[in-house]
Amino acid sequence: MILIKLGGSIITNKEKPLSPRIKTIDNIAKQLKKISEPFVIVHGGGSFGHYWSVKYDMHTKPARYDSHGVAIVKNSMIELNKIILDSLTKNKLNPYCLPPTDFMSGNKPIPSKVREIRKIAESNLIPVTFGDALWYGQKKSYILSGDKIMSILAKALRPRLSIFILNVDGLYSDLNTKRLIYDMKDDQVSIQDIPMDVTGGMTRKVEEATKISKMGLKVFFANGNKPERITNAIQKNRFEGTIFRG
Ligand code: IP8
Repeated sequence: MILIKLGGSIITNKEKPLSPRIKTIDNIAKQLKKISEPFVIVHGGGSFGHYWSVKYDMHTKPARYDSHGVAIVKNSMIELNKIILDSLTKNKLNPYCLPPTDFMSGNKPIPSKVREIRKIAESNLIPVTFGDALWYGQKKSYILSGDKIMSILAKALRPRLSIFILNVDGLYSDLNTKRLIYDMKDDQVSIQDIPMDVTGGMTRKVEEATKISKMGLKVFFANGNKPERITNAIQKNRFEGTIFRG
């Protein structure tokens, strides 16, 4: 079992609201077609969900956010999700859309529903879920990030590899020189040392990736603009990016 997160920065143009990167998504889908073992896809919000959650001031902390904001963020994620599903089906894959409400209650995973995801993945379907605006309870809602979903699923499904697909080669120890960290353990890097990107999105990814690796599971950050790196990691154990060893 493999877990794959398609980051918002690779599937959309983060500089421009509501702009999917269709060609990039298609190229990734073509590589995913080559994978012969069960896998699950999680995708982020990029210039869809993040654009609107910034506009409506919505965050990961449960609070009484503007109801119209919840509706708009959710709608935009469905729109982006449809683009991903269409690309996958066009490339002869069998996505099975699973909005996070299918396996989350408030901010807690529903164990039986999460276990079902493995069964779905083992039956020639590809479960596809995504970061979303979720109902929390007591008139509160919150943004559940796709990165957080990765660690929720990793904990329950124990994938042999979790891959975060980015718009860069991996984790840089220095943003100016773009020196790449190949192995988080060997490089002895801690989260505090990671340079912040503009959105802080990389910090959250590193936090969740570290959490997953501490479960004894392997995590890999790869560049989705070079999608063969995804299949090289899965099929050839060749890791061109940043690896977090479990
Ligand atoms: O891009 C957040 O998912 P992420 C999705 O994985 C929304 O952080 C709704 C902003």
